[in-house]
Amino acid sequence: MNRFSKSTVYQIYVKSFKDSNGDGIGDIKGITSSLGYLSKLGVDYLWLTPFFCSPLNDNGYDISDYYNVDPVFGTMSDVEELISEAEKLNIGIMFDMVFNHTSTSHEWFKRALAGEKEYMDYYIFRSPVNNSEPTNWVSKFGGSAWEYVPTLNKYYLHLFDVSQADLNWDNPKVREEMKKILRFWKGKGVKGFRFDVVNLISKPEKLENDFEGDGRRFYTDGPRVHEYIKELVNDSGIGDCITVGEMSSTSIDNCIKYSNPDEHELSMTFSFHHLKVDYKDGNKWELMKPDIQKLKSIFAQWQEKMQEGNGWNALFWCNHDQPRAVSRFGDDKKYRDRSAKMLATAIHMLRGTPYIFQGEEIGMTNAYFTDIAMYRDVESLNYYKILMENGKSKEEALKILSERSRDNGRTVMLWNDRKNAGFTEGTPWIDVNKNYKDINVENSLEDNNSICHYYKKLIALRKKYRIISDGRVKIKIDVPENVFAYERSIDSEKMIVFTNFSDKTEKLQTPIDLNGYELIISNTDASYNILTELEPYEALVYYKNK
Ligand code: TEU
Ligand code: CA
Repeated sequence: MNRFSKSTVYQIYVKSFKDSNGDGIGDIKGITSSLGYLSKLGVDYLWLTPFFCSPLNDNGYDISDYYNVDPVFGTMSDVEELISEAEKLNIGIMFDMVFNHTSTSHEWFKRALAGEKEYMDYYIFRSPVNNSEPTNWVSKFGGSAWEYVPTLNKYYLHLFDVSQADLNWDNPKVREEMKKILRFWKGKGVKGFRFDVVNLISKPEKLENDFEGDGRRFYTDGPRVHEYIKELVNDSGIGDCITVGEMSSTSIDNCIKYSNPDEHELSMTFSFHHLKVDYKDGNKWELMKPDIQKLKSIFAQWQEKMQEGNGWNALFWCNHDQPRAVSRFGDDKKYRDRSAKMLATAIHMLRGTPYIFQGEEIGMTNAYFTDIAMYRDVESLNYYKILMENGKSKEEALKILSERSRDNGRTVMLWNDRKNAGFTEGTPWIDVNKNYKDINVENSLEDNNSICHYYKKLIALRKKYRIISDGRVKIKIDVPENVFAYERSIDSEKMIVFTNFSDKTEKLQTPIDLNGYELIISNTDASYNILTELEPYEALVYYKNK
């Protein structure tokens, strides 16, 4: 049992959600003005991506002041207003805490650069080894993970962009600073926290070269990570909040520890293995069609093993770092409507807490950018260069970005069919999807059969049926390759979920007798007594009690 099993979280990428003052950038007031829509959708929590003071090199994941709102996004009173208005609608606000690193514009880092010992110890500085980087570790955004500071004759570690310096969590003062930040925001009425790459905070005492990989095996789920998370959550008094950790390249065993209530760490974890099934040889920058077999086996393992260990998964396809699911695992043309609903069904009926990323609920697609000048993301711009240095042509590099860039998930929310899709009166910071005349919130709300209404129904079903929120899960294995199916059960209740991941009709090896079952949601008009095959991208959820 998990305290948040009946909840659904909606993720807002602040910069792209709604602009209230015409500067082309989404802001806090824009969110407050959209609360009516989110409340009708039925979501319980809003996770806001970082809006704290930041040079915005990584769109806010590079924080220079954790206690203040970046003027581009609004003011402290805007945030207070959002929290209290949301509360009136029974919606809790979750903040995004980037505690693995700060911006190099943060006061602490500036003082470290000035040579103040106390602040140098807030970060991970090392002397050169043989006149070169202390280790061969690679940054997740490309290039070395170390940056040289000539005035100090030392390197600092940055697992992400060079403007994001990793904090030294072995320093108790750093840990105290983080707790103080949490107490401050909890005091403002914040109901939950998402912790950015929190499984990377504990680095080993001795840093060594990695001759097998990029260094991640040394610092992922690092030596003292569980201890530090416990301390952070319990000392800061946020134990009653909803908390979710973003776990990069993690393992099931660690995620059980992070999320089992007995451990007093976090409410749940994000893991990413299911979103690497279209990486060729594990490389995000090599294109491949999604391997559905692999996807199914990853879901099976994460569902069943987390259940065994009483851990809890955050369920998701999309976020601000991922391409749009309907373009990636579905068909964003002919079957856009049906495949978007199928994908939603596939994860919302699982054991865990579902997350919806803005625009997913109206079936937003990838950006289909054609020119490098259209991209904004620091990772995409870095890799465009790296891909060409590694011999790809300009066309090949653009093709890869068009499928893999994080900007696919970062184009603005499509509200209506008017200027800039209703996102801004000014010039949007990133190009608006060209398909906004068709795909937008206004259209979705008018059509009772829309993807949006389907999400609304899924959210409501989770509240209505305890088999969805609290039942046991078992993945069905006797189904065709492209069909993902599972059973849920609790006491005398039973539920079966079928989802077809292909654009073809899929014949079942053995027909399934559904007499006595009730169809509680589906994305087609069909209903079966004996199920023999599934239509393209079909999703069916059957329920019975006794
Ligand atoms: O993401 C961490 C992360 O692992 C991904 O960014 C991943 O490395 C990337 O997609 C490479 O393919 C979090 C945030 O969600 C992301 O937006 C930030 O850029 C990153 O941390 C640094 O704070
Ligand atoms: Ca604005």
